[in-house]
Amino acid sequence: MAQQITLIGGGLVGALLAQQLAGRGFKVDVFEKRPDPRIAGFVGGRSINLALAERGLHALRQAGLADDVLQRAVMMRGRMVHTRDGRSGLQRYGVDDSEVIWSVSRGALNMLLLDAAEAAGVRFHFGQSLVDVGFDAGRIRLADEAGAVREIDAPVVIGADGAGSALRAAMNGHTPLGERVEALGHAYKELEIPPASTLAAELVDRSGGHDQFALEPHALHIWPRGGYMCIALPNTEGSFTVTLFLPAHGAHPSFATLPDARAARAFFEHDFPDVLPLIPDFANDYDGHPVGTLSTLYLQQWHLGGKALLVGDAAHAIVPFHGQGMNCGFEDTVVLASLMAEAPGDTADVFAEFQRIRQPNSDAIAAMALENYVEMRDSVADPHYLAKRELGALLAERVPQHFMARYRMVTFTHLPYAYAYERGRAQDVLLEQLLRGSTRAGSVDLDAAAATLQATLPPLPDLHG
Ligand code: FAD
Ligand code: 8R5
Repeated sequence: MAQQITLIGGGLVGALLAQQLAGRGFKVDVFEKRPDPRIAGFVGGRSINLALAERGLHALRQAGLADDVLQRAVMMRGRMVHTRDGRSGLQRYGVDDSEVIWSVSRGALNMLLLDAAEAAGVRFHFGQSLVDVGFDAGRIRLADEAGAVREIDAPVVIGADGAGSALRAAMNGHTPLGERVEALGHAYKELEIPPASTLAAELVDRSGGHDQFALEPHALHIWPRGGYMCIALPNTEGSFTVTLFLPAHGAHPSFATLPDARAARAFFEHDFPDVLPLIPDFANDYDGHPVGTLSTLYLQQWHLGGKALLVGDAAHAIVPFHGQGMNCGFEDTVVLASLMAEAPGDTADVFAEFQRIRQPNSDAIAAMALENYVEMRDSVADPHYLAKRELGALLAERVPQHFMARYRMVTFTHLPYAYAYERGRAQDVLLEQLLRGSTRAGSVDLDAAAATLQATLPPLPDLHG
């Protein structure tokens, strides 16, 4: 008889994992707190987008869903950096258009994944919230939207219930998981740039011939301001979702000193004068949208024997600055589904092996995501940083088996995150030595640099390995 798996959470990771497990012969039930978004309309209603990169795309390819998703995605070739003087320039993410990231709608992606999982035989139970677990008896308690509670058998439970995981809280109550939450101290707020047709003609950038969009659509926009920043990702309908990242508390500017749209408007007039006119509903957006908090979650234990396991944000929520939270969670599903298929009865061993493989990698992306905030908000406009970037690009062209920018390893390959982190550190030491504080990549002897690189670092592993 097919082994029964109970999944908590039908978000991005839960839905994809459910589809993959059902495809490998497991009997999968998913309990999701919210109503079915395909019926209720996506909760929140706003269009919120995410950056999908190679790791997430790879998981979607394995699930046979990549083409469907890409059809509704907007290509982003690089970061468009908007400096204080009003100028902007594109820094490509990869070497060419084969190395790009994709802006996708969270709501549309979630619905597509739910359809695919259902087609694979998964049973979804919406409006069902996990409240408690009896791990020894193998039973879970669920509350419906009216608050009525029931109990069912669930000998093997997997939690894909996000950063505030109820399963994690229940596991922690049974056996402490060694949980540590590190608040970043910065927070965010989302604002919306509507399609160009709703904006005054003189505000629209028509240089690229994209009449629908108020800004270049094929880029992730960054307005770095040192210590804080705005970003914008394109949506398919021609709008952009803008996110303002600021310290949560403390001296100006912080969300504490910008409690309402009146104060925030004056701040935007001063710091983001080119963004403000593109946000016609500024006051409603600012006052109506919540301030989101940002933190990193570290756990010592991701599982309770073979009875319960955490995946995705429930196990390893990270800060957003590398755009890898979903991508990392999708990579989790590939690893877990294949381990489960290899040893279906041995959940205790499989869960332990899953943590052994994934935890060093989720620790590494957590660290790199924190570092990328500094890079995005400060360094993208810093001459020494730009020189290092340029020298890296020259070396990658000359000795591609020996140099690959860390951002490319993270975003465009399947090399383990922990490898990218370690290799990136070693490469950075070398770049610093070669440049010796100079801001001119052109002053470095490239033949000598390539030789040093080949002598000090082993070749990169097979790509996409
Ligand atoms: P979630 O997507 O949070 O899903 C959890 C699900 O569990 C939800 O459906 C929830 O309703 C349900 N649930 C919660 N509690 C219970 C309960 N008690 N019982 C039953 N169900 C429950 N990542 C990227 O890779 N690229 C990006 O560009 C990016 N941008 C982001 C932008 C924003 C605004 C945010 C907030 C995150 C972004 N991320 C991005 C991170 C990404 O959203 C997460 O890493 C990803 O959604 C994690 O998926 P998950 O399924 O683990 O959790
Ligand atoms: N998440 C992203 C990147 C890296 C961009 C670069 C950064 C918004 C709450 Cl902040 C951020 C990236 O280095 O040039 N790729 O994808 C997504 C990001 O933020 C998302 C939209 C976000 C949580 C709010």
